[in-house]
Amino acid sequence: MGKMRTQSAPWRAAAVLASVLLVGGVAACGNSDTGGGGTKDDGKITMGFSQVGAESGWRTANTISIKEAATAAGIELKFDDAQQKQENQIKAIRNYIQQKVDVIAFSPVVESGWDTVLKEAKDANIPVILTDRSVDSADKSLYKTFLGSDFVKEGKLAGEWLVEQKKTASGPVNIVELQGSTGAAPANDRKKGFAEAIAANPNLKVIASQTGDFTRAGGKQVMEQFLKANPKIDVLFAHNDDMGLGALEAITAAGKVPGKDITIITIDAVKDGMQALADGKFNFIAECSPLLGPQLMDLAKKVKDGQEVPARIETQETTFTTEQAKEALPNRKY
Ligand code: GYE
Repeated sequence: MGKMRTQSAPWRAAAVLASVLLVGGVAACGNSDTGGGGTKDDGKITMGFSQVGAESGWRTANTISIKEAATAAGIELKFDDAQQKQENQIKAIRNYIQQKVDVIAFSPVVESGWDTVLKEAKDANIPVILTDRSVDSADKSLYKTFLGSDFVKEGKLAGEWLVEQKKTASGPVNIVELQGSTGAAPANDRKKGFAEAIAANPNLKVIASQTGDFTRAGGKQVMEQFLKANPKIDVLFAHNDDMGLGALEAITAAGKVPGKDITIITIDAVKDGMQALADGKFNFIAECSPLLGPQLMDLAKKVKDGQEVPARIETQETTFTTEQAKEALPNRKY
């Protein structure tokens, strides 16, 4: 009898363990079914991410941040580069729905035209997180949260700096504006914020405003046209560093000194932009942080868990003058 008991104890322990594992497994399965569209029971989160493209230094830094943060968080990342095309993003999102990923995250290239595909994700019970850029959908239940910058504020900060610089100007100050991609939230909002701020001084006038698509090549090409058409340009406001960097070439080629003959204001504060600012070629940058990866992964875990998350999470940012850029550059991560 005593002998039997000692022999059966390990067996009984194994049986208990097996049933615990079985129940645990079933429970895990149930969780993943209710938490999102995922069907896997390994507890690992799969995120489908649709990126805008690779148009700028900002975008490159943003992509690196997202990939690194996914690895660090143990999240399986499916990544698609939409090459600045909305139809590619819609295709990628539909693929993610079909693959039953746990969470879909994306940075919408333009603001409008997302309701149908977002509704498809909602019907499939897959939560969506907007990051970097937002959509103009009236139905806020189509996505869980929006993580990113306040672009109107960035435009305002750029404009307010200019108002202060030019407060003693007695004559007209001619401004040219390089807009971001047409229809993109940061292009619409930065334009709006800047216009609101410079309205404080009627001497400040935007004499030409056109898209450079957030790229260096676009910035260069459009600045060449601006310079040809307008003999007196006092200020360039570029919606991102890259377009400003492209414009530098056009300005120098036209025999003008950037940062002196033409005051240059940009947005982003990526390394090359900060270098131009430290060198006195740019005069002011309003920061826009691309390091959204860690917060995004954190949100994905919470949303998958069914936890409530704030509807809007705003990125903390600052501004830089030449002196501040010189100080910040050695420690700049991107
Ligand atoms: O400013 C620009 C990029 O959406 C905030 O997109 C982002 C913008 C960024 O191409 O450089």
